[in-house]
Formats: sequence, C-alpha cells, structure tokens
Amino acid sequence: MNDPHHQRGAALIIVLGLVALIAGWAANAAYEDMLSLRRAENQQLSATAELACLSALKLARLALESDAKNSDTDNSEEDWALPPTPFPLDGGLVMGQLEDSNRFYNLNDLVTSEGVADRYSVVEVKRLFTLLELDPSLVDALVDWMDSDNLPSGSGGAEGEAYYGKPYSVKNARLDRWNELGMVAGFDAPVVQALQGIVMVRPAYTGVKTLVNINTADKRVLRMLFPQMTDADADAMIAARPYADLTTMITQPWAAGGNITRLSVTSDMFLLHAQAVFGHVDWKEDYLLARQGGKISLRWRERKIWQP
Ligand SMILES: [Ca+2]
Ligand SMILES: [Ca+2]
Repeated sequence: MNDPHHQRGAALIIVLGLVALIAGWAANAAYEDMLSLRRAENQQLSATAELACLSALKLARLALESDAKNSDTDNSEEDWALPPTPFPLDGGLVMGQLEDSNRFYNLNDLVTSEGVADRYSVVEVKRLFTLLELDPSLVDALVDWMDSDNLPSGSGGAEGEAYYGKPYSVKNARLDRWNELGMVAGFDAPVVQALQGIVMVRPAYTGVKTLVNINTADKRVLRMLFPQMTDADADAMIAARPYADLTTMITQPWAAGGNITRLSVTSDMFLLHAQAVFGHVDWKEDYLLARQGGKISLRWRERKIWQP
C-alpha cells in the first residue's frame, strides 16, 4: 500500500485529472466569452439594421408626400413604385419597396363597421373563391369570424361550437393581421396561400368600403367586382393603363352588373417592405402608411421573422 511507485502513479492520475478539468473549464470559459461577444455583436447589428429600416420609412413618407403634391392619380409608373435599389450604408445596405394597398381587395369589407355582413362583398369574395377553385362556402366561416352575432351564416358558417376544441374562440370582429386568417375554420395553409397577392387585411374607414385602384389592381380583383368580365377583358383593360379617371370604364360591355363605385384611380394606403442587411443580420419590416389629404400616418409596423 505504501509503495512509492503506486503513490507517484496516483499523484500523476490526480494531476492529469486536474489538468483535464482546468482545460475543460478554460474551453468552456472561452466558449462563454465567444457567445457574449456574439450576442453583443448581434444586438449592435440588429439595432443598426432596425434604424436603417426606419430611414427607409422616412424616405417612403417623403416620396408619398411629394407624389400627393405632384399627381392626381397613382400608378405603378410613378417614382414611389420604382423597384428597390439597395442603398449601401457603413457596413451594410438597406432597401425599401412601396406597394399601394388599393391594388388588393380588403377582406375587412366583408362586414360593416357595425359588425354586420355586407351582402355585396360576400358575393364578390365568393366569386373570387370560385375563380380560384376554392370552396365558396368557406367565406361564410370568414364572415362569422368577423360579424358580431353568433348565428352561423350561409351553408359553411362557423360560430362558437366550431371553435370549442381550439385554444381560442371566434373573434366576432374584423381582422387585424393577415396571419389571423389561419385561425378561421377551414382556412388551412393552401387556402390562405391561394389568397395571397389578391386580398389583404387592412383597416377600413367607417361607413366606406375600400376602393380598388384600377391602375394597380390584379386582374382577379377586377373580376371579383365585375361578373361579366372575362380574363381577356381584364388583360385588355390592364394593357391600357394608366388611367387618369374612370370614364372609359363606365362604357365597357363587361361593366354591366358590376360595381363601378368601388373603383378609383388613386390609393389611400401603402405598404412599405423594408429590408436591411448588416453582417449576418437580415432585418425585414413591413409598414402600413395611410395617406389622406397629402398627410402620411403610420397605421402599423410588423417585423417579418417567419415569412420569407
Ligand atoms: Ca400619384
Ligand atoms: Ca360571428
């Protein structure tokens, strides 16, 4: 037991064990330091990227103010609608694309500000669902999500009981965000995806339905409003853009039975898609800007984390 060779062997094992422990601790400490540095760097880059997006917002406001002073119509050939050019900044770049929201059909027009289904809008949105080969009775469930009563509408209505198994209940109010659509009974991912680029979720002014800008609207939006309009009619109408007023629309054969009063040649809300890239931070934010009487106001801003 007291063999000095054994004692030296034991001491050596203890020393080696300590060396391994210290080496492990040192590696761990170095890793923690690296993480702290990376965290600090990420925070700094994120703050810079967010500020860059806010600069894009400032520029967008100026562009929309200037446009209001210099033109009476809105179309995609104007300066505000130019494709984004990345603007280099110290250590990164920023870009912004403005898109008018009146090119889309506003789903919030399905109900009035009093929370009652608007029967004309219901017909229009159902027409779109048919065009897209989606089940038009899904629109009943969307109306029920937004209308203030608890009575299922149409053949596809979905009120309280349809949400009993879910961790939320029917909203009974207008939509606030696009992603809310996925909470409505029957609105699975393919349905929501099919609607993208045609309809949108934006605030509606009290007592007034959202106007559709004929200079920027998608042809499916135009066909929602005009049951007689064919795909070829829509293509011909789009090819003759931009329009200074609505006079030529009224005389078109396809306009019969349609909703001319929903048309406009101007836009009152705009979406800014801003993006800033600094190092490995890629910051994307959307802003909804309202323009009334030449004055710009920010209605919401949303950081895009999950969306491409
Ligand atoms: Ca304009
Ligand atoms: Ca309801």
